[in-house]
Amino acid sequence: MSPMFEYAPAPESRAVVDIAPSYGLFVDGEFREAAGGRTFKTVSPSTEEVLTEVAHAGAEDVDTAVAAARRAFASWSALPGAERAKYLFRIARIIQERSRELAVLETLDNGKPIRETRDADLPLVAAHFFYHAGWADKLAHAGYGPDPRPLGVAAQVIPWNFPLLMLAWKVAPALACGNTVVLKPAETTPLSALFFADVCRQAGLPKGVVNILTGDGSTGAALVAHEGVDKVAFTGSTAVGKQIARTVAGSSKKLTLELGGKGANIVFDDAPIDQAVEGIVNGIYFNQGQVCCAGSRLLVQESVQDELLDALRRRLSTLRVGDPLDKNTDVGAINSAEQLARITELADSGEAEGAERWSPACELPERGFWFAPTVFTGVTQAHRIAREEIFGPVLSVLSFRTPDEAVAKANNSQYGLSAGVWTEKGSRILAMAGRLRAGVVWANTFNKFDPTSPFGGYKESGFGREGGRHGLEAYLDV
Ligand code: TAP
Repeated sequence: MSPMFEYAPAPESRAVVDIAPSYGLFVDGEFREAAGGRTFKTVSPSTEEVLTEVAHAGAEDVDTAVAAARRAFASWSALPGAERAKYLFRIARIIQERSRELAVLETLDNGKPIRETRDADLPLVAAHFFYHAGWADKLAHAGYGPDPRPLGVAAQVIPWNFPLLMLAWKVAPALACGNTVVLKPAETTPLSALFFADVCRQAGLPKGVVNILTGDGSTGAALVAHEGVDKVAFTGSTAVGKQIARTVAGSSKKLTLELGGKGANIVFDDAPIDQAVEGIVNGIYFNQGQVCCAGSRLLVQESVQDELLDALRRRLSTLRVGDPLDKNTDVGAINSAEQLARITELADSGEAEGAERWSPACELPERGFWFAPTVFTGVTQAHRIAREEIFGPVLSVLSFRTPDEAVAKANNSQYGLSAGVWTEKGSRILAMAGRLRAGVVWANTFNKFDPTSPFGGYKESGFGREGGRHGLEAYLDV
């Protein structure tokens, strides 16, 4: 099976990267077919074109990959931190050098606009490796004692919304702390993880330190249940997260879960309206709203509601929806037919329950999975669109009169991942941040990420933190 993605020099289009007709699993430093010979196809969500065929890992492959990671752990964990750091720096630099290829590949496989993969995903991925390279030889100063130990083999299961970035969030801290990894990317977005395997080879990473098993939920389930695994890290739906928590319960495996969200973006009457509109758009239409920390609920102070909604509708009418490889595109395709069906069902429930639906006039391509940016007004807290994670470009607007009411409504959720506060008053920002039950509170901005800053949730949004010094704890025996 051909493992390579070839560089094809060309203008920014799909021709930048040559995708081979098939790819194997990456185990013990080499690409190989699945033991059972099974494969699956991955399609481009914006065209429904089959991109390539990928090996489907079964239980036997999980055994082989975990054994490879176990063998590699002995020498990888014994390397001085400064030596592990060199590999992480090398990986970060190769990602920067190959970021055009990776951005196009991610956009093809995921459907998100190239402007986002190029300007957000890829720089953040490289930054995450650079940041953790810096930690590898300073773990004794991370506040977890003089000689913190790695855990062993980490099983990592990631979703499709930020395929390579979620890989970076998982792999970089694990490796910096001296663990080895078996990672399962989502079924609909396996390609950037396989490209990353190639990056590991290029960086000369010792074999078995990173293993990539492509497959579906059954592959993920077999991996997290495997007795040779010491650590489980999962990002995805709350339903699967709960299942994994049950699997891991009673074992000695350390677990971190990063699950769903229903973020409140709270706009006070003294906020600069144009800036807030940009933040709302970025909060819910970035990555087609398929973001766990999306600002999917807009809470706006009653006195500025009409003005804000007028400005928001005007702004949404300028968004370009369509070909994600076009640099001018703002909103790309939904990742899969299944996700499109979920979004459609929930949006329809909003209308059925009496909320008012609005979308700008926009022509959606005929092929592929598309959903127009949508705003619901007249939403009450009882509506499903105010309570359930839609994971799509759908904004639910509620209003409030007082800060107390805003806090009560924002916290009235099973989730507690993110929130945004828009106001000119610094004291109000601090007061609100202290009262909001959300792992991340942005002030006069939204969806800003930084590897130095710990990210994670309260309540059913999961537990454990990723990023920053706190994120190291998930990969150390402290
Ligand atoms: P999940 O099913 O949770 O998928 C996440 C990852 O877990 C994928 O790699 C998936 O594999 C794997 N997986 C599925 N079942 C598993 C099991 N029983 N044991 C171990 N791993 C398993 O998410 P989804 O179906 O893609 O999306 C469903 C909903 O989840 C979305 O509508 C959204 O609300 C939410 N979601 C949240 C996030 C974040 S960042 N919080 C990200 C994605 C989705 P396959 O994909 O290959 O089946």
